[in-house]
Amino acid sequence: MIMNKSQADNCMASPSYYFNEYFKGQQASDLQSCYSFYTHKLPCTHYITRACNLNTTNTSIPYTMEAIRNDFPILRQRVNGNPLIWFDNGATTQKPLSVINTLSQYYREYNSNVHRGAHTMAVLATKAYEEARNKVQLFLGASSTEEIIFVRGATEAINLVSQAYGGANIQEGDEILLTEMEHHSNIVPWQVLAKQKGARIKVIPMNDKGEIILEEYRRLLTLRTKLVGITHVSNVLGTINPVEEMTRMAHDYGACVLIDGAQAAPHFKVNVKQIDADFYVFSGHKAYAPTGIGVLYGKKAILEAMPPWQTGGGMIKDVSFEKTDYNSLPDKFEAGTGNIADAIGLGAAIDYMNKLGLDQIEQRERTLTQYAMERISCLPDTFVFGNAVDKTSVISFIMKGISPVSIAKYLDQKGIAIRAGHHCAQPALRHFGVDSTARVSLGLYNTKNEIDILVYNLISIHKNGV
Ligand code: C6P
Repeated sequence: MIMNKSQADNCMASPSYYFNEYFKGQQASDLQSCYSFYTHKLPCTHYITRACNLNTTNTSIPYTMEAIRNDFPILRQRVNGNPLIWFDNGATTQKPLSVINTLSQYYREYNSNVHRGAHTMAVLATKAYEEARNKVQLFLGASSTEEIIFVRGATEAINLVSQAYGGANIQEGDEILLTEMEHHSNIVPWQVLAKQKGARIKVIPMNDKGEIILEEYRRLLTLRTKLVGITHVSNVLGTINPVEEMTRMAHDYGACVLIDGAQAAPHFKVNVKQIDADFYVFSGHKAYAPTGIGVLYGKKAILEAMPPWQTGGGMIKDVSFEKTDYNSLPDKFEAGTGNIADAIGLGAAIDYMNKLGLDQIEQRERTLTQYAMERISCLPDTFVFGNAVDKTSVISFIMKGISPVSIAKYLDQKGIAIRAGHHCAQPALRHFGVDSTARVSLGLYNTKNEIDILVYNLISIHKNGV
């Protein structure tokens, strides 16, 4: 397929135009017969029949998909001669123009350090930085901006909590419960702490659908449990965990709860007060914001009682060589110059998600996830991991005889970016007896057409090899 520039631009403006161009010369009937080829071999015939219906009803978002995709300039890129299809949103999302422009405007018009100067630039930068914190507070439903700490990302936030909270509150013989589907970022910091303190880590198991076994969790909770770490959404299975219920259960035993929202915050509305989370963390770059900025939410009383993690400028009230008085929240946990530009960029990303509506984003992505699940799980010799009843945005799979990396490389030749590997969640993969999967992770700009193109290429891989 060769497109001229205006056609390529049009592709982005119209997903179905894009689809037709991609399959020019093959068209729907080819794809249909390709599906039909498998129909008699598969138990899920009704899915196949539905898969053959190539009409795409795209969105209930009041913004058209064309308009949304036009907000993301990178989606106009061609990769290996094909329009880019970005299915690696779990690793990082692409950035809308409003975020890119916000960064550029900051550096062009009012770059300054914050909280440190009386000059106009410092006032402007400080105002924008604190406005961003305010947007995060509302985004998470927190009680006050004092509960919002800017950090580098989810990983740094968890390290902060494990060292500052854990260092002060977890002692020898205490227990830390982590689910079997945690990302390494919510395992390793606790292992380090457990070793330092002589504490124990216990694993909350999941079933073969990728759902937490709540009865087992209940059995593991004791008065020795001091912290429970739960991923809100699994980055490898897409499972949405019942964090509200799990938090209530932990609190019955006096345990503190940290929720890793890295794969949740970009996909649906989070309310930390409703969950009653003690700590909630997420990374900006997975939520349409720049890299290098993330958020630690903590309940005010807990953060106030915690010692600081890093020390230095910005987090102090008064310093002499004899002693230091620390600043109040949130500054106490923000030593040194923070990532000012990217925090303001995170504010712009939150504005963008709010403009589309988190509920609408969630509804679209859940529908798209189901659409992709139905089609990928119907492919022959293909096994999908993670069939939780409550699931969104992630489809992990393997194809018999073809390594996930080979699948990813083949798809890359077609302009389709997916991730292959252990996804930094090795215990979760080991549950299923594999050490690597291919992973499609969805974002708010993905379309059914893109899923169809993916499935078409997966069928081709199965038929012809890589
Ligand atoms: N998962 C993925 O491709 P950082 O790197 O700090 O922004 O996020 C770490 C992290 C923590 N928790 C969960 C559930 C995550 O998914 C991630 C990052 C990426 O799945 C990179 S490994």
